[in-house]
This record gives sequence, C-alpha cells and structure tokens, in this order.
Amino acid sequence: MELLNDEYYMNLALQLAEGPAGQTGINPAVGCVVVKDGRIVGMGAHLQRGTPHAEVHALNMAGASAEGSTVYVTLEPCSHHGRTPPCSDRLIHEKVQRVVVACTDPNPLVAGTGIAKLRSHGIEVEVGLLEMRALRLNEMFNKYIATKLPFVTLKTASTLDGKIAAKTGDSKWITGESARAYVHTLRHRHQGIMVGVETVLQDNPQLTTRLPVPALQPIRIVVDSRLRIPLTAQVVTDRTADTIVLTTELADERKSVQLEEAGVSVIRCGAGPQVDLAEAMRLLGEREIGSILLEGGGRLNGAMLTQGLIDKIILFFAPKIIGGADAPGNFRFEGIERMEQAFVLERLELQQFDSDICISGYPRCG
Ligand code: AOF
Ligand code: ZN
Repeated sequence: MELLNDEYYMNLALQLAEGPAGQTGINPAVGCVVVKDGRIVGMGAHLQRGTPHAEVHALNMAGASAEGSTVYVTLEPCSHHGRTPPCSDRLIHEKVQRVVVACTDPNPLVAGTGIAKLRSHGIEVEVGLLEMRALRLNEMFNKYIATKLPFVTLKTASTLDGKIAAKTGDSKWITGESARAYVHTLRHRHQGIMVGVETVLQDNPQLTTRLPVPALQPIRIVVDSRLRIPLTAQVVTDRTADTIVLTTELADERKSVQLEEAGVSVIRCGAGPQVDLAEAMRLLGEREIGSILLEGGGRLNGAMLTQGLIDKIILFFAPKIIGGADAPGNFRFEGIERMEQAFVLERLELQQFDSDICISGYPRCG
C-alpha cells in the first residue's frame, strides 16, 4: 500500500518525466507536481527542447494556488537564461513554500545555483528524494551535459554461444518479436543509431524505428573508413531519417560527393586507415547528438568497447546454440590474455522477453 507522503508525490513526478523520455533530445526528462492543502493543483513534464520546462507547465496549471504550495521536481530548477527563463525565478515569483528536488542539475550553468537561489529567498528546499531513479532516468543527459560527448548504449542480439549470425550469414531472426519490439523502443529513446559498414553490406538495414505507434526516427550513423557503402543502400536512398557516414581523410572524394548529393552527410574523422572513433564521438557531440544506440557488428562493437567509448551494454540472448567457427560473434577484438583484463559489467539487470533473456549493465571504468 502506498503511503501519502513526499515519496508518493515525487514518484508521480518521476512517472510524468519518464513518459516523454527520449523525446527531449539533449535536454533532460523532467517532471513536476505542485501540491497545496492536500490537493494536487498542478502537474507538468518537459516535452521537447525549446519548449517550457516541467515547472512552468505545472505552475501554469496551479495558477494562484501555487502560493504557499510544495513543489516536487525531479531535477534541480534551473537558474540560467537558456531557451526559456529560469524556473527558480518563477518559483520565487509564485511564492511557493517548499521545493523537493530528486537530484541536482549537472549542467555547469546550473549545478547547485538553482537550489541556492531558492534558499536565499527563504524557500525550504530538500534534495535527494528518489535520487538514484532520477539520475538513472537522465543518464544520457548527465553524461552529455558534462562532457559534450554522446552517451553510447551498445546493444547486441545473439545466441547463447554469442553468435549474431549463422556461418552462412543468416541472421533472421535470432531473438523473438517482443525482444525486437523493445529494440525499436530503444531506438526511439536515442538520438542516433550507429552501425559498421559491414552490417550495411550484409543486411542492407533500414535502421528506422518501427512500432505499433508513431515513434521518433534517430539519425543513422554508418562507420565506413573506405566509403564502401553502396549508393543503393536503404539508409542512403529511403530518406526516412537523416544519415551520417563517418569516414577518414583518406576516403575517395568522388564517392563522398556522390553521397552528399544523395543527401548523406559525410564526416571525416582522422587521417589514419580507420575512422578515429574517439574523434567521431567528439564531432557527433558537437552536432548535438547526445545519445547513440550502437547496433554492431562485432568488429565495431569490439573497437568501441576496447577504446572505452561504451557507457552501457544491453545484451539479448536467444536460447539457441548455433556453432560455426566462422559464424560472426557479438564482440570481435584482439582479445585479452588474462582474466583480470576482462571488461566487467556492473549494476547488472536481468529482464526476460518471452523466451529471450536481456542482460544489461555498465562497463567498469579503469
Ligand atoms: C528545469 N526544468 O524541465 C528542464 C531543465 O535550453 P533550455 O532553456 O531548455 O535549458 C536547458 C537546460 O535546462 C538543460 O541543459 C538543463 O540544465 C535544464 N533543464 N531544467 O528546471 C526542466 N528541462
Ligand atoms: Zn527550468
């Protein structure tokens, strides 16, 4: 039985924030609930970058009832003039009595100053209620705002023996329908989907979000050192979403022009024989891509993992064993020599999708 207390209202604010998760781009997902004399008088969520913050929607709904109220907000109210005016000023103006905040805003432009401003105007502020859930909700925003680098989620779907296709190349399908539907939900929640050119050559994927409801289409990103991507590939021709090809200074200029003419953006990352992946992340971050879902293949997964560019890993396993020394695996890299060098996942979570298992976690740093 849920008790009516601060946690009850913060839980509601978090639920409001969680609904639009993924649609705020490089902005955080935020929810807000205003309570006055035992009644909810306002609720709001931030829906899209450039539109009002959660507090503004909730306070607009509360109207005059905001005076003397308690405001529950999942992120520290902002104190800076961004695309919208500071929420802390608005809370002060409305004469709210108390503000309960789940977590501070890691944006260097805010970082505690919103809370300090409220307190300096005599508003009671409590920080840290359901903090872990609020931090988790905005894990992508938290990384991007502090580093200007995208948060990268690596996702694979393999057999129990780690294969992403049979030795013949056949890969349709490894996991079942509900696991695949979840992958489309993951696509909706990221700003970019990234694959290696091998995947494009093998499968000619659309790399779009396909769900029973309308969903967001992330930018498609193909890592292709030698511009081997065919001009007839679906990601070049179908125009359902933008496409970026990451290549090197050495890549063929003529092919680059042809791709640009087809509407694809070509970005050169480094002058070596391979795409400089760290530089690629920096350049994608500069283009305000704050989150990327990496969908293979094995070689790109291995390179991104060994270069420390992966923030989160989501592994789907179908209860199948297919063998084949040449059947491609989900991680291809030189390999470690001693077990102590293994990449270890922390904060593990297990989920089941029909008969498929999903293991997710965060690679331990350092
Ligand atoms: C809040 N409530 O609902 C959100 C906040 O470009 P702007 O004006 O939308 O500002 C974006 C920054 O504001 C963002 O980086 C984060 O620090 C904060 N987001 N703050 O008080 C909200 N979405
Ligand atoms: Zn704000």
